[in-house]
Order: sequence, then C-alpha cells, then structure tokens
Amino acid sequence: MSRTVITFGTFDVFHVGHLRVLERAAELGDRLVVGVSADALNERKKGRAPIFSERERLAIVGALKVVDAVFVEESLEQKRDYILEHNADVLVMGDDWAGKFDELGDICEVVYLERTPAISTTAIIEHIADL
Ligand code: C2G
Repeated sequence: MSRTVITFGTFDVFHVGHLRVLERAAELGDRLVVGVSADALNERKKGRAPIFSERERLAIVGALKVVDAVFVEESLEQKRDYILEHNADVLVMGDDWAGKFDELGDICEVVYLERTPAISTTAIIEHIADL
C-alpha cells in the first residue's frame, strides 16, 4: 500500500535547508504533500508578511521533483483535519517543533527531522540587508 507523507512550512526565500527537509520527508513514503502556510497565518504568527507571497511560495514548492501536491495551510490548529483530508500516514516536522504534535500520533506516525544547521530565511534576509 502506498504511504503518504505530509509536512508544513512557510518556505519563504526558499533555501537548501528547505530542500533537504523536503527530500528527507519524501524518502519516508511514496507521496509527499506539503501545506504551505498562508500569508495571513504568517502575519499572525511572525508579525510580518513573508517576502514571497503565498502564490509564489506554492508555485516554488509545488514545482519540486520530490513534491506531489501542495495546498494552503490556513491555520496551525488544523493539522488533524489536513492529515485526514490528505490521507497522510506520516507527519514530518522540523525538530524546532519537537514534541509539539505528538498528540496526532493517534492518526498517523509523527516524525521530527533535524534542521540543517546555519541557514535560515531570517539569516539570509539579514545578510542581504547588511550588504
Ligand atoms: N528547515 C530545516 N532547516 C533549516 C531551516 C528550515 O530543516 N535550516 C525546515 C523546518 O524545520 C521546516 C521547513 O524547513 O520543517 C520549513 O521551515 P519554515 O518555512 O521556517 O516553516 P515554519 O515557519 O516553521 O512552519 O505548521 C508549520 C507552519 O507552517 C510553520
């Protein structure tokens, strides 16, 4: 039987840390579905709009070879609904979220992957701003 993996993220100013987490997530199953967080969700969560709009971020993530489908993640609290809706067998999150989604273990496997060190959207933005 085919195994569907689901993961979530903003994926703003797409970088190699994003690519690696998606590649490793894809290896855990046969099909990878990605919830790309909505602009409004980012504004609520981080107090600023992403650099790239939700349409652009969906287009970038959706074009990757390892990604089979993308959708807009409207709220952090809807993970259970998204997992059920997409028939996901595995939820993958970066280990900055370690322990936060363990309660979803009743409907799917929950895996936290190590973040790629020394790269982040914020560091890239700060580096460019300093040039
Ligand atoms: N990531 C990584 N290594 C980095 C940076 C990011 O592995 N150096 C991973 C994160 O752990 C996450 C994914 O890339 O799994 C996307 O990162 P963000 O865009 O920062 O996503 P975030 O804002 O944490 O997601 O429901 C979750 C929300 O959508 C928010």
